[in-house]
Amino acid sequence: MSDCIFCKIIGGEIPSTKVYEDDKCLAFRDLDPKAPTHILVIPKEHIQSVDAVTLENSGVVAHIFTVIPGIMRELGITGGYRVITNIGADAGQTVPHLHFHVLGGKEMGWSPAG
Ligand code: DGP
Repeated sequence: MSDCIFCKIIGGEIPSTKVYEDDKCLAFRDLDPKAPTHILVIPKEHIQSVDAVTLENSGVVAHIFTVIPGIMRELGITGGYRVITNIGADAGQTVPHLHFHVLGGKEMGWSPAG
């Protein structure tokens, strides 16, 4: 989508600090980190949110969950981590391109970002 910030990051129009990339997804550091390690993992295909996941496009979601553990190991996160995805305005989704926040590097309480 031409006006989507994350599509522009995928296309290289907006710079980002990439930590992982393959043909289906990209992981980069969040601009406004809520933990010592806070990355966003996004599909390269534009999907608005979990609300727009279907049987046809859900393969990339499974793929993302298979790459997250290796990314966090590479980043030295050994004590556990949290995966969050916001869906829609009430949940605080500000970028309408499916993204998984992956947070680690500190002990987190039971609030959205600890
Ligand atoms: P959410 O509130 O779930 O939609 O989270 C969007 C996240 O995206 C938020 O934590 C900040 C991050 N973000 C927004 N714009 C940019 C950007 O241009 N670069 C990077 N690296 N992160 C961004």
